[in-house]
Amino acid sequence: MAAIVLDDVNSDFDPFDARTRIDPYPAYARLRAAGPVLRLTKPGIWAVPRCDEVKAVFADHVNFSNAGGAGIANHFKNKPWRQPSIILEADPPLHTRTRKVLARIMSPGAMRRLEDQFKAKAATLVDGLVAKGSFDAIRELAEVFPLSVFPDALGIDFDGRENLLTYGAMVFAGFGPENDYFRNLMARAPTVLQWVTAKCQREALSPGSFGAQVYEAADTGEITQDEAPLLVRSFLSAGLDTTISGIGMALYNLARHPRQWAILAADPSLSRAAFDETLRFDSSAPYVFRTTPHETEIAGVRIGQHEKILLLLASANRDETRWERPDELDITRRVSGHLAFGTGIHGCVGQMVARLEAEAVLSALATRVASIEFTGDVAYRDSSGLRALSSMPVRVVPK
Ligand code: OVV
Repeated sequence: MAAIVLDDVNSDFDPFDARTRIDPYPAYARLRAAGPVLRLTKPGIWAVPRCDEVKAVFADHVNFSNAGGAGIANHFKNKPWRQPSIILEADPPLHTRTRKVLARIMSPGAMRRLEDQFKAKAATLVDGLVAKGSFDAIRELAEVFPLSVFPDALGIDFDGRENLLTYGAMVFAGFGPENDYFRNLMARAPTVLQWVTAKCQREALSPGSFGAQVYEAADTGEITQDEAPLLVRSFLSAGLDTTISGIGMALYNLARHPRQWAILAADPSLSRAAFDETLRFDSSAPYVFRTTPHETEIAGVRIGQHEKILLLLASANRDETRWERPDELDITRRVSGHLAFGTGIHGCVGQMVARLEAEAVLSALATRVASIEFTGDVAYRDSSGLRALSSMPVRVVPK
């Protein structure tokens, strides 16, 4: 296929503009209509808004590298602000080795061992909130629950847990262009990074935990001793802010679709599917980047060497050629195959932990609560890497 001339593919859409944060979906629809790959002139990157091409890029780690950075920063050209992740910001063969370790640690069997504990914690937390009646669903639920189960599973103690939220926020804000939100977080970097480094050491991790199992893989020679703390760091980077934002957006979207909440309340066993549908409908990790190690093409459009490609997962999840009624939240639809966790060799390795956490929260709530009413406006976080609320005041009506 002949290459499209550049003028046909230029777009002035800025995916990081705070003004499109509340509702980016009309802009995504325009991008999908405009073409399979667009040049976003403002940030100077390429964007892929449709499902088929997003999947094609995900399937091709030779032409679309992660070693060049999974955020907007170009590791082929500039030194990144932190030492690159040895799983996310790595290509095969390094990635193959580290991925295998984390995939085993977060296996289905490991999930079964965590399930009762997660469900019990969610039940206690939600009982307290239902008794209160009114609460902030982000500050008192979406942020509290993952913090009450994940550090334990990882194997770190609870001191300085606020650093965990700050570090996650730093990592994801660092995936977008540098802004005041990122700079303000980075002002706390010296303390936070020192704390993170300490928590990644063997001595900081309790026996049997996810973290301790990374060191076991180093002891058997699967990874090197030097790689162990860096691989533990991936849990701290990717394991908390993601589930907090995903659970928060799930609660928000279910609350603003009362009929969907009623379906869930009538059958809480739909909780896991409901979580996936909210991720499809309003993805909390709305995009991820790849970088071209050499010249290549997408859908016949030539892409130069060392270019950044923005994969618009949240747009692909609304692609009208892939989904029926894409703009409708429908927790009873067959939602498998959405791209909110990515797919392919870098598809989210922790997605079963995320689903377990979300299912625990949603089913605890759906078992007890007939409806959720907003008592004030929601507020969004300023992060350019994650789609997340900072506040959602609600009142719940018990069954
Ligand atoms: C998927 C993800 C997000 C953020 C950080 C990392 C991974 C990491 O491995 O550091």
